[in-house]
Amino acid sequence: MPNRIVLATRNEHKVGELLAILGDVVAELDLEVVGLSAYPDLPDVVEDGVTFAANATKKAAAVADALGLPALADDSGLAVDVLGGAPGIFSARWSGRHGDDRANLELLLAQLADVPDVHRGAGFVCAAALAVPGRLVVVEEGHFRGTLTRAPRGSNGFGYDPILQVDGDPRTSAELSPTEKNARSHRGAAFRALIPHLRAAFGRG
Ligand code: ITT
Repeated sequence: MPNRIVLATRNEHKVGELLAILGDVVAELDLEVVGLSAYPDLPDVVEDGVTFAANATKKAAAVADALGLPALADDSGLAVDVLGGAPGIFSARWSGRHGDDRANLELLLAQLADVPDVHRGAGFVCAAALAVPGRLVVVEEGHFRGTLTRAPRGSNGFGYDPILQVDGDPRTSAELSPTEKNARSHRGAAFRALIPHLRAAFGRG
């Protein structure tokens, strides 16, 4: 029988990226990966931590304990240098409406309108957590640096992807292919770091 593991997120863009990032290890460990859409009655986890790691840990542990299954979660966001790391953990609700990607990035661009190019450094951050029932296994962090544009470009990805021009590349994160984004991204780095812990959790370490 396959080993069921739950992706503790309601963000379908994240589910798609995570399935691609975990790719080969799903077959290797005979995993049956399910999203929270398989558990519509499960209450939302309140993200009241003040760090990415605290929120990722809380999401993974709450879902693992509620379902009695291993769970993976991430908490992620955009940290802007000149804003001291904001929107940070508030990235999904920066404009006041949770998950309104367009409103969030437009508000951020307006707030930064007067900031010169040389001070527009920013980066995505992702904390990825693996929990088994009763126990947090591990949390790992990944980063994806770039410079904020003045207008959105590209239609791939989600969230703030259209306004982060990737370091060492003329393109924004939304102009990368999904494979290119996952190879360089904060989420790719954080979840690839979890793979040895997944092997250990499923007895193949
Ligand atoms: P879950 O909590 O259910 O996983 P969520 O969308 O609320 O879903 P977060 O609390 O981690 O997830 O907020 C992530 C926000 O950060 C997301 O809505 C985007 O605005 C931004 N973000 C994170 N990763 C991103 C990425 O790869 N590309 C663009 N924006 C990203």
